[in-house]
Amino acid sequence: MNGVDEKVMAQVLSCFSFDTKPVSWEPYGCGHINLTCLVITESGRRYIMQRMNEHVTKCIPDLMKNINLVTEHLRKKAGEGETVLTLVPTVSGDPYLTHESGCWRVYDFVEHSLCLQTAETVDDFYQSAVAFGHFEEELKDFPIDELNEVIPDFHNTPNRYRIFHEVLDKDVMNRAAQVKEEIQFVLEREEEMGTLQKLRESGELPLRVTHNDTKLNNVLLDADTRKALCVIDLDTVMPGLSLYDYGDSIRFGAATAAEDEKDLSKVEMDLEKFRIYTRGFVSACPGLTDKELELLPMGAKTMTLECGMRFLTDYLDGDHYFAIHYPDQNLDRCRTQFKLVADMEKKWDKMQAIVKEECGREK
Ligand code: ADP
Ligand code: GN1
Ligand code: MG
Repeated sequence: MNGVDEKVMAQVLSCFSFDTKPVSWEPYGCGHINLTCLVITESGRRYIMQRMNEHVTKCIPDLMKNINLVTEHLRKKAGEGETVLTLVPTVSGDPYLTHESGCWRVYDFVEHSLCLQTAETVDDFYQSAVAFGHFEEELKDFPIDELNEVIPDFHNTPNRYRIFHEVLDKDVMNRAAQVKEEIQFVLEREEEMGTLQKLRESGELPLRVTHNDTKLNNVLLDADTRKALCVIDLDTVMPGLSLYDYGDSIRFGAATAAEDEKDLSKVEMDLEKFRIYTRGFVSACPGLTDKELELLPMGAKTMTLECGMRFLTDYLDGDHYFAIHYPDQNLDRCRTQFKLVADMEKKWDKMQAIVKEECGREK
């Protein structure tokens, strides 16, 4: 299975407390980071089994501690019938398995759910906003000091710039000459893109428990009602800014095309989706400060540029971080992000007006 020997898979599977014997396993989903598979047991019950990416998260025990604490907190607060991601322990009762093939974990498969790569309706996107806003709201009384910063400086944009400069100077693949325009695009915005980090450091923006990877495909919707069921992919839950979560969702979900679309004429930031997401997020997370609300468009722009710069950095560095399925995929991904940023710059006044209107509705 995807580079994992069948004998190894059998060994790994035998270490988890499934309800009955696993009878099938296959690669699953569209994540860029973990190796994810769907496991089905004799009873027909389904599970998600993942080999965690140790290149991305250096300390798996800290990561799993975060996930345990956060899912337990959410479970305590969950209303009747509310879904919370549930870990399936190993046969020895541990939350994950350390094996020579890597570190593995298993979750109950959330049944009757949908995981979308693009919103099919505006309401799907609204529901994802409610899910992520609710997630942040439910965690506002979580003791933030207990959370490990599992990927330090994950959304520290100036630090992402520092790494970009380092990789650009080395240019190990000799690719810089072919992407001069993209490099220029990043450099021209360096100062402005430090805004959120400065305000985080000065304390003008509050630190919250945030998800930090709020793509639409990290939310599950109910397959029948299409209402938000739960947030998944908790690997990046850390102390952070609400603007990271809001901004990353806009980056991915308000785009009119896929993250790796080659035809850039198809890539825009859809203002209607921007409005709907803003409405959902702000209503599900009512405690946002005036400063946070004012900076929502800046959150969207910063997360989009940062992600494009990360794709470009990985492209220059030889594609070691994000899983790619064809040679120039990281470059295609980078170009869509910069097209989105350019489109946001064109629509800046409208974005600000929409935020004012939507936030005014809540007051
Ligand atoms: P990655 O970090 O690689 O994105 P995810 O944790 O997001 O990994 O999992 C990849 C995909 O697997 C998700 O986009 C979703 O389709 C599916 N998935 C993950 N966990 C569950 C779950 N508990 N129930 C149903 N589907 C899941
Ligand atoms: C990765 O794991 P996944 O595919 O949901 C990445 C995010 C990027 C995203 C871009 C831990 O998310 O930060 O925004 O790809 N996750 C990590 O699609 O780096
Ligand atoms: Mg994911």
